[in-house]
Amino acid sequence: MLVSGSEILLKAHKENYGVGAFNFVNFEMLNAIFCAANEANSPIIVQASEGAIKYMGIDMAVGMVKILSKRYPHIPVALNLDHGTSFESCQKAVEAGFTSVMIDASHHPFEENLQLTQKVVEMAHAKGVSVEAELGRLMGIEDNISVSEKDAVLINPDEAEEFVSKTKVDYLAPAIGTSHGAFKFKGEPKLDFERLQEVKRRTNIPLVLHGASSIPEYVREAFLATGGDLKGSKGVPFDFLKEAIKGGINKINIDTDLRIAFIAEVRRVANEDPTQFDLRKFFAPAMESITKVMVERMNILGSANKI
Ligand code: TD3
Ligand code: ZN
Repeated sequence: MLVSGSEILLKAHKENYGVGAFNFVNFEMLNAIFCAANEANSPIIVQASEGAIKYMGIDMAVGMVKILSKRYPHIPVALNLDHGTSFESCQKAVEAGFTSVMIDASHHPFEENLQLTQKVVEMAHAKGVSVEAELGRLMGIEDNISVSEKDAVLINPDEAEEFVSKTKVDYLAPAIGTSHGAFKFKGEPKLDFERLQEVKRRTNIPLVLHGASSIPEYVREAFLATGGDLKGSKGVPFDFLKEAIKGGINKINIDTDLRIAFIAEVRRVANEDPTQFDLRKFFAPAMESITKVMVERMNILGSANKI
């Protein structure tokens, strides 16, 4: 059933587990996400970026989610706009049927971020739609980063408290050292868990981990085995995800892992049979592969069997 983001995340916040927020750009990814949720008995958040919406068409993005949520009526699912860049973009998503929107004004000065988020919250809440915002800048923490540099990039707990109480935002993404894509850490993986706990204590709302792909060894191997290149790639280890959930993270954004696992399968089929051109022969195993990755992740996050 299609529900608001808060309906899913407030339960996760109370019971202390994480829910995967998986990005999709086509039917295959979306279908695989629902299959995984069905297999693991897990609530899900599915999300589309502005780029993905442009690619699919907003009516198609919402339409596919509505059809699949009817096919699996027992699965609680929220549809989130990922990294919305403007009030207009969030408004369009709300009007089209999204049940959650992220307004990402984290690169603007604090006061501007606060005012824009406030405006989006007012518009979205009037329609029963939940809102996510971000504080700090998404960047990896390097080994030699100084304390003042850290403070400039990562979330400031004082600001987080003021931001949440003034905007009434439903969930907040604190920058604690992750980054998007396959190359998250130069040296050893590092996240600022103390800062996370402080933000949770001061805000007491669901928190969001962006850039949460793990690039597990078997996913990397499958990509490399078919001739892919992922030199220097590093994700967030599973233990870090568990630690982050203990520290108050409830929404875990995952895209890169699905892209890598999907393309590894497409390339494998292409390599194994150069005469093949039936699309289903590529996409069926690719869907199966990312379903497996997601079922495993739902177990790690603790959302499995929470329906
Ligand atoms: O917001 N997203 C998804 C879009 C980022 C492009 O990959 C995330 O936070 C997911 O991050 P990750 O770790 O999968 O790149
Ligand atoms: Zn993100």
